[in-house]
Amino acid sequence: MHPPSRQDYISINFAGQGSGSYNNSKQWRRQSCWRKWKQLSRLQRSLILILLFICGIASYPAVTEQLRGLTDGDPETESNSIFPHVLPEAVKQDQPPLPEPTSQRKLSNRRGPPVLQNRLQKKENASNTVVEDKASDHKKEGEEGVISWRGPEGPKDGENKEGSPANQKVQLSIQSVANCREAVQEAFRHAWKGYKDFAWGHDELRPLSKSYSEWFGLGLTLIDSLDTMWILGLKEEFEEAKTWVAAELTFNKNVDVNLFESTIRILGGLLSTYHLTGDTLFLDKAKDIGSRLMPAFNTPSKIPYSDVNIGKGTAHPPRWTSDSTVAEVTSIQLEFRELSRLTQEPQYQAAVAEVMKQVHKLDGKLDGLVPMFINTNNGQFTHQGIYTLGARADSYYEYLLKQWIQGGKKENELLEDYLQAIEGVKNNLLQKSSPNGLTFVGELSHGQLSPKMDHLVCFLPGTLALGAHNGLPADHMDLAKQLMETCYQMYIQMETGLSPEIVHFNMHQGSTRDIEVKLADRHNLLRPETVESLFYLYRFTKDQKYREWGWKILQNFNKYTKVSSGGYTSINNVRDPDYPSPRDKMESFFLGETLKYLYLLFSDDLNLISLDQYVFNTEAHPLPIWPSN
Ligand code: DMJ
Repeated sequence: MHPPSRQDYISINFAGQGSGSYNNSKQWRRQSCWRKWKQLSRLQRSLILILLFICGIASYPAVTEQLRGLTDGDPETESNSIFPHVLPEAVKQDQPPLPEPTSQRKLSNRRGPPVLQNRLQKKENASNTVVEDKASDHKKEGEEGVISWRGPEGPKDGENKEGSPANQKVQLSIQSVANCREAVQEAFRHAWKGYKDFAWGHDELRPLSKSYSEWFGLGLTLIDSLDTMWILGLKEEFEEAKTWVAAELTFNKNVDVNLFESTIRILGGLLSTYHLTGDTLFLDKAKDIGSRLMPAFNTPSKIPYSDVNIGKGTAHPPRWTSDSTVAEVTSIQLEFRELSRLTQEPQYQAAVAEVMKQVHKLDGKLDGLVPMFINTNNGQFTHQGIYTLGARADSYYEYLLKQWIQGGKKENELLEDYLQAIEGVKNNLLQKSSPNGLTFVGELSHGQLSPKMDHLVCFLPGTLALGAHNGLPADHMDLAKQLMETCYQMYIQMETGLSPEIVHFNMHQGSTRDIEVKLADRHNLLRPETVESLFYLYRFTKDQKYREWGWKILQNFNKYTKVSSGGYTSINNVRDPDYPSPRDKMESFFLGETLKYLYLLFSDDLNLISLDQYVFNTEAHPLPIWPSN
């Protein structure tokens, strides 16, 4: 504080004089009103008081709403959606609430006159642009198709229609859960319509350009979707697809396919459809593709090559390396083991078991965590020192647990490796974000932790929960719940309510937000991992919030990725609700996995793919747990 200067003193005196004359005139007006009031009769005065009282009550909105019966509960939940926005415990306790996506907040929730509301809205929009992003960056991509793209402005499926799930009560009644299932069926039908109209028999739909793309040229989306249609009860669609498989699907083609991708999507899809339907058409096709993939294992080390020509029977690594990806060579086991069991031909199981045996013994792991590459000549890990639960390593961990479950929990090496790896995650990769303490799994690069987490890592809560359900330590379930919260926050903190491909967490004290997204990582490919984990978490805990979260995610897929002429599209920018920048591609896993897990999340019947009878492969194709002898 500095002492008052001469200038300060004079200005205060001057202001006092001015306000004095204003007060005099106000006082005069007050006195004259009072004289007039005194001149009125008692009856006149009472009438005026009653009128003023009635006007006062009627102009108070909350009271009138109550009188008109418009609200009957918590205004927060009533005015948002059928489900409240649930925050992690840490956030609820002593932190200001994390921001909901702007698009999901409603102005009607706000207090104050419309002008102020507008200003609040503008300010919010401005702060949203603080993200490292310019909407125009990507406007050129897919521009042609945008004409047919309904985009965020269009009717919001499942949101505003009368009687739709969004209009149901917060409490999930049996009826509203049935509506959620219907909404998933509707989403599937819409996706299928696009595929049928513009991409039938091809690998992937390009919904904006109303065309298709080929990867292997094997009808990938159709095969990946078969068991989903069966599970969703879409019989007509299933029969049409089956007719195509019977008449058109041939693997006798001079084409290079990726061993991992064709195993999890095609072999896995056919095996699972065979189990669900009992139709040997699918088993025959599974045998055909399985045997055509076997040349991949003809390597000096028996660690398979990444690519196989299924027509010529030759295999090779990618052009630039003799390495394969660790996740790819260790996430084909469920399928080949099952093929051996069904055909009574041991070579499939023997080939994939050899890979597991070698990886089990290899040096170069860190507390059970594996590097991302393995050499097909010498069978050793390469590019050592980087450890992640994301791309290139993710499903190695998933398949350790799932093979152990598939085989009746007898293969101890698999269990040991899994338990050790989870300890490795806890000791080396697990961290908390700032300011809200979200638990996340980072990456380790030569001893240095990077707070980077792929959306792919969101398979982990589900896998941890599955392990705990099968008798593994209870603290795995605690960790599953914490990570589930984090994965949900990766959606709900984005302006579209959809997760980006990769996030970075803040770890510094004083950070204002937990999650940052780099420019190159803002895309969403309609991936399944978070809804997959929600399904497991709901099955094992019966906590309704997991259904509520899944419902919200489905709504956001409908809002930002649905294409009016049919299909859904990947988007480039989850941070721009006005222009998420469609990519013009519907990945096969959206139908194979994302919609299947959403449907199962809303299915009460435990017999609809019981987790004590089936184990899902990494592409969401359920395979039976082997009966114990
Ligand atoms: C799918 O093909 C599988 O889930 C795989 O394990 C990971 N990538 C996609 C889905 O994101």
